Amino acid sequence: MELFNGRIEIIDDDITTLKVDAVVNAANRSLLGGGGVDGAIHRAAGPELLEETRTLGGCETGDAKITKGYRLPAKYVIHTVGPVWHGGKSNEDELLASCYRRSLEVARDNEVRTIAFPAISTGVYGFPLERATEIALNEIKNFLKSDKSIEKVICCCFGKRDYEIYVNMAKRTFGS
Ligand code: AR6
Repeated sequence: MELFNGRIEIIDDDITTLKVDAVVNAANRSLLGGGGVDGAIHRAAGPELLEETRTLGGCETGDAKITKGYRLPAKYVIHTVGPVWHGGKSNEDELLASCYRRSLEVARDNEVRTIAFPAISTGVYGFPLERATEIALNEIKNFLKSDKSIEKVICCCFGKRDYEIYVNMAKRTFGS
């Protein structure tokens, strides 16, 4: 599904296979790998990725740092750290929004034109998917309104259920 003059796309795919300038990794504060999409990205990129992330000194929740993509089809990986869901009263919404904003800022600063996001925090970290989707789509839309350099943002869902939630939320967010 395409939105916002084709600048936002929702797909159901494995993010490690996408030929984009940058893929976003839902990492943890150590940046030293883990399960979920983080594990998949490290496996596909190869051990050089871990060598580089070791030099970064970790990453705060809500922030983002960039590395090369190594054996991935993507040129870069932008590692961001989503909030762990603690019930919604621990600043989770703002921290998740910050992940999308900071990742897009880092992308723009590195001349990234095409970028793919997974559904940050909605796996192991337990953020409710619909609420996270609304935040993701709003942050991406607002960023693209004022930025002209990023051509395409892909929301890469993992599985049909997540894809359908994204598409339904997009219809509400974009009113189509
Ligand atoms: N492509 C696209 N999306 C994927 C893929 C993939 N190959 N694999 C999983 N997902 P999670 P989090 C989706 O748990 O909640 C790690 O251990 C998945 O279905 O990967 O931010 C880190 O090191 C879900 O929709 O990340 C951290 O410790 C989304 O990616 C912790 O998990 C995010 O799920 C971060 O937890």
